[in-house]
Amino acid sequence: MEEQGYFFRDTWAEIDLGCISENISSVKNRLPNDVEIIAVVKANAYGHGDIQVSKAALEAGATYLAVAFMDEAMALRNKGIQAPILVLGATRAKDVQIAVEHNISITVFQMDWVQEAKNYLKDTDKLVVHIKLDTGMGRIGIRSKEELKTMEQMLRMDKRFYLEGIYTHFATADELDRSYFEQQFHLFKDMLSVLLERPKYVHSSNSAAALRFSQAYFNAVRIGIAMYGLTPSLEMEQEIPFTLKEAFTLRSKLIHVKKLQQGDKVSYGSTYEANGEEWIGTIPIGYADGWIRRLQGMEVLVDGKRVPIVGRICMDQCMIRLPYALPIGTTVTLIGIDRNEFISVNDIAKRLETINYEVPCIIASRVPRLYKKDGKIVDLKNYLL
Ligand code: PMH
Repeated sequence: MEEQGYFFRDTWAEIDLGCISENISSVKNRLPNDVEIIAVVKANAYGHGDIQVSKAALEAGATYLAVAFMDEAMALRNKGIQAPILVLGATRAKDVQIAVEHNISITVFQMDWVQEAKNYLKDTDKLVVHIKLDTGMGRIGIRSKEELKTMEQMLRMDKRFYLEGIYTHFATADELDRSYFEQQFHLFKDMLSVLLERPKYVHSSNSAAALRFSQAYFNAVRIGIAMYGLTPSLEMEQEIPFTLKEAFTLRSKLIHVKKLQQGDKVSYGSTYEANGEEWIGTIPIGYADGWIRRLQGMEVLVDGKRVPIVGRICMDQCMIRLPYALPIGTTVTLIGIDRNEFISVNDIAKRLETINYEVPCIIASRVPRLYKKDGKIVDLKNYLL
């Protein structure tokens, strides 16, 4: 237990920081030297751990970080990250002072917002902003050239703003059919043409676009899912130009093992009944950990073998059918490798009829994250700043 750090339960996620570094390096090797990597570490780095992933990504060559909300940017600043951070989502105008104080770049896309933000900026303030263009994602962003012109003028006329970047986001870069991507890409270029001056950063690509469309690099790419070693979509799996290394592993341990007789029942609702003599193990993970009830019947790995989760998944525990009696303390792998067997994040996503992005994100914060580098668990103390 020593190596597992400071927690008292037999369920944990292992995040391989070596994989994160390799994935960033693989992307970087494909990019021209003047294209920077913005590592997308929102949502606690897609559930992998914001500070550890940020450090690994920056060490591997990313130069900028991106998060969804100011709170996430603040969390990184409070943990000692000094690299530039861009908030991709909306920030309240009245919170701009916090962005200035902590040198956090924010996304702007409404005139009224800029007008309102002025009330909260002191003469000496410098607020770093990136303009967001909506070229077809239909989420946030400016949709017309006229608005963009006005927005640029408003920002450039007021010294308290520093227009550092302009960007857009693709809705279908991971789909084999490129037509909508092309449409967005051309609209983005067309909108850029009305600018008086190009800001320092022009960026449009997420992982899928960065791996497929060099024409859309501009001078920075925003890499999320690929950094975690996951494919942006199953349909573009064949188009990944290098091996992605999956960083997320989820493990537990047998905390109880028993022999059931024919007809004995398991878990709430008594939905599972032993078919004869069966060895049943209990593991301390349940739906409150994000291991949701829909995963009943999914396989896990124990002693290098695939075995099913049987009976309903409880809040904190679930049961698995063992191939034979196994000692308490035996490791159970829910996501990851055990000898010759592998359960990928994609396997869980398929079972849940969702996308791989969602899987590590829904593994609850009460599941401790351990960090591995070169096959060894990294001392947690080095990472808890
Ligand atoms: N840029 C923006 C604006 C994003 O919202 C995201 C991911 C990325 C870059 C990174 O994309 P990637 O992980 O595919 O590389 N955003 C989301 C989202 O809002 N829902 O799923 C992924």
